[in-house]
Amino acid sequence: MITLKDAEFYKENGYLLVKGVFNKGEVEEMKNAVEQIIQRAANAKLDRNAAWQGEYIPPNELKKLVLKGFHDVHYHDSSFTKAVIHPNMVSILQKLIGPNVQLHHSKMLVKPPEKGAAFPMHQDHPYFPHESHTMMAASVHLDDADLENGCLRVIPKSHKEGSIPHVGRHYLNHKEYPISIGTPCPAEAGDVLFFNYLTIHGSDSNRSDRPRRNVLFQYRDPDDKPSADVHVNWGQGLMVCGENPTFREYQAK
Ligand SMILES: O=C(O)CCC(=O)C(=O)O
Repeated sequence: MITLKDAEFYKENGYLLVKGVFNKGEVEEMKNAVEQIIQRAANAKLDRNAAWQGEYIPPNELKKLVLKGFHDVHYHDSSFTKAVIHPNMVSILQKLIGPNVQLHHSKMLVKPPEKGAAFPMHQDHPYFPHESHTMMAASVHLDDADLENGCLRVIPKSHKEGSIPHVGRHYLNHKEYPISIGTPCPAEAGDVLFFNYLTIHGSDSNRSDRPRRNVLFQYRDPDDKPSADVHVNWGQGLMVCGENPTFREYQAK
């Protein structure tokens, strides 16, 4: 699915957009699953707003913004389990991470039309730091995403700066790192944006009349150990390809 040159681009820039990883039918199946998760959460009165809080947006604007976000989506619906280990994903991950790849967690990020929440610029590293920094996100686009509906933005090569202090482990100083400085990564449904957990990224709010639905799978080399005991959850540890040489040394609690 990707060439050696693409893998070099990822290594150099800290991100890579791969077109057409999932076909229309697979995207449709995941979109339906996302809607059902939202519906079931609403029925169970668990449909909370997951929009990031903070002073990166004026409070009167922030209170109008909504994010439908749930973790461990592969335990909600098998369409995501299939996506996590999809042959196209495996082929890409083997080139970006190596022969052994493990799932760390999965989640969905749904920005509803007209009021979908923004993500201030941040690295994912503070949320789940690891020793060798193999950790990466694969953000699967279920809708076409552009500047209007809040597509992802990245700062190319920022992964080379290492870990940068965040406001309370949450996001970077928004005056120094406004969302507008990120390079927009417009994508079509079925495309996947891969980015390292040290790559600074974020996205604007959704001001369009279209939803922006993504599911995100976080992967690592199983040999890459957590350097702090944070973000250990029950969705963790599935082998996506290869073997787990450290199974006896480290198991999620
Ligand atoms: O999907 C997005 O726009 C950003 C998601 C993100 O940055 C995160 O979950 O860490």
